[in-house]
Amino acid sequence: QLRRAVCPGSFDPITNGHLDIISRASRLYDVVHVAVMINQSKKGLFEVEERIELIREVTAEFGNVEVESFHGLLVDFCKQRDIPAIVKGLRAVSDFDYELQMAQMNNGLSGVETLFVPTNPTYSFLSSSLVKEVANWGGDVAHLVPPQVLGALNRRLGRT
Ligand code: COD
Repeated sequence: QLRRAVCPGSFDPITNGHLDIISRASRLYDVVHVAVMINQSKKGLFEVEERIELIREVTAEFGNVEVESFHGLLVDFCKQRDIPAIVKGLRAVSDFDYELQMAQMNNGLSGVETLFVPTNPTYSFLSSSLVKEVANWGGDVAHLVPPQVLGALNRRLGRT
C-alpha cells in the first residue's frame, strides 16, 4: 500500500517556502497530494485553476506529487483518498498556536495526524500575502518564488 500525505493550503500563489515543504514531503512519502483548499470568503489574486497549474509545473520534477482543489473540510479530502497524514511547514512560534489548534481539531474529527516540518530558515519570513504586497508595489520577489510564478505575477499585475 502506498504511503500518502497531503500538503494543504491556499497557494495564492505557491512560494519557495511551500515548495521546500512539498519537496521534503515528497522524499518521505510515496505520493504527496497538494490540496488547494477553496475558501469562498477569501478572493485570491489567482484563480484556483491558475494556482493548480503553477503548482503542477513547479512540482513536476518530484515525480510523485498530485495537485487538485477541494471545497470542504481537509479531513474529508483525506478520508476520500485514504490519506493518514497532513504535512505542514512551521515558520515561527507565531504559526504554532493556530497550527496546533487545527492539528488537534483535525485529529479529533477523523484521527488524521499532522506532521510539522521546520521551515528552511531562508524562507521563514515568507508568505504568499507578503509576496503579493511586495510585487504589487514593484518590489523584487524573484528570489522568493519559482520563475513560473514570477512570470504569472508580472502578467497578473500588468508588468510585462
Ligand atoms: N515556509 C514553510 N512552510 C510554509 C511557508 C514558508 N515560508 N509558507 C507557508 N507554508 C506552509 C504552511 O504549512 C502553511 O500551513 C501551508 O504552507 C499553506 O500556506 P498558505 O498560506 O497557502 O495556506 P493557508 O494558511 O491559507 O492554509 C490554511 C488551510 C487551507 C490549510 C486551512 O484553512 C484548511 O485546512 N482549510 C480547509 C477547511 C477545514 O478543514 N477547516 C478546518 C480546519 S481545523
